[in-house]
Amino acid sequence: MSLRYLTAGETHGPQLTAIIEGLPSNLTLDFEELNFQLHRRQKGYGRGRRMQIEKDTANIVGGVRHGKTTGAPVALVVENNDWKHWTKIMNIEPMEGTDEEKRRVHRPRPGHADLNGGLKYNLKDLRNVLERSSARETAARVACGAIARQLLAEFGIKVGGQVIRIGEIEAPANDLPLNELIRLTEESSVRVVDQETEKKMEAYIDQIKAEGDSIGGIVECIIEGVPVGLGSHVQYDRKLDGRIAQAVMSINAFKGCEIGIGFEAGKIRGSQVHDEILYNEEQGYHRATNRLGGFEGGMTNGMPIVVRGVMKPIPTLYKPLASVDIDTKEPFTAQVERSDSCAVPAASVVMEHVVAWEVARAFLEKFGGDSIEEIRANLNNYLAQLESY
Ligand code: EPS
Repeated sequence: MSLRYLTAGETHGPQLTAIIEGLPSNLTLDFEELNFQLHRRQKGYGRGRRMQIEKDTANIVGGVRHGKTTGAPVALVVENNDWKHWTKIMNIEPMEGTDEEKRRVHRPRPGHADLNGGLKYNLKDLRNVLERSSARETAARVACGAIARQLLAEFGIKVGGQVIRIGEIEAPANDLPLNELIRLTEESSVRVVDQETEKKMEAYIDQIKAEGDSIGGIVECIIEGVPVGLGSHVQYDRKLDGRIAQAVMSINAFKGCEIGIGFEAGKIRGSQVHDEILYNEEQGYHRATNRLGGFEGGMTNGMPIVVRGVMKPIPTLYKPLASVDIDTKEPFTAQVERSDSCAVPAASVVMEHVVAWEVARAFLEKFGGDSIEEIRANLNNYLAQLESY
């Protein structure tokens, strides 16, 4: 059984719910670490007022006993504190009342799912679309990814990330060991290593906010310790780089994904792109460079996985954009709503978790067993095979 999860829940409903299936038994879960990852997603310079209301924690309600997974589906919930302000509006019971009382939305916001979702699902209250399309759902995805991350950690695989760009401000490249990168970005309000860049990004976000606008950026995820051969060249839907790209593109507001040097590879020669193969007794097969971001032929090559994603600016603006009322078909300019002016640091955390999930899924496909012990034996067997290759 392949590792999978589903989430349910609305941004102003009572809670987000996730069910994970396919986890092995005997994985020791660190609940503090799980909640730490949820906390990381809530931080970041440029977040709006909603994050002052929420204090996300994952409450596990199935599949775990005495600190360990049992092999049964793991169910978890993340409560929405804001729900208490929305109990009537989001009630599942039929409700009489005016549009105002129901907070009915009939003015689709450009850049959101509102209009397409309303047309597709034949919903005349666009709240039914926006409640689910909200990036609040990424809290549930991070909770699932945080469990995948603990599974990977069990086998020495480590996940980190950083913000590469916010609008016009780019962070200088660094070549830090992953642990150091994780430590430094954790101290930063915008998840960069360089403090000068952090100051510039904060000032830039302030300026964007003062102008009633929003800003996007580029984030990077790095995964180290991945063995050679996750994913496969033999079928399109087994190529792990392709699956990672799908996962990254599925994050709210993401418009692009690249692996390694990515789009840069279209500008330079083959001799400048490919990572030469080296061999010595101590390291076995290895590479001096990692321009292909840990992938050849849809399979991991033993180098760190390096993935970047680009997030568009959040479309809820204080500066109004033109749209059309679905009742009157008349143009209107959007009213002001609370919003994040920049959620790029949070998106960096989300990306770490969706990428970690895909790597964990491929890891279990290759070494799958019903318990951690069985997986470890399968992995060790494979590593011995690589040794003698
Ligand atoms: C979001 C809009 C804002 C964000 C929300 C995503 O929420 P609200 O509509 O309640 O002001 O705060 O993000 C989260 C709640 C979160 O946990 O990340 C949207 O429209 O996508």
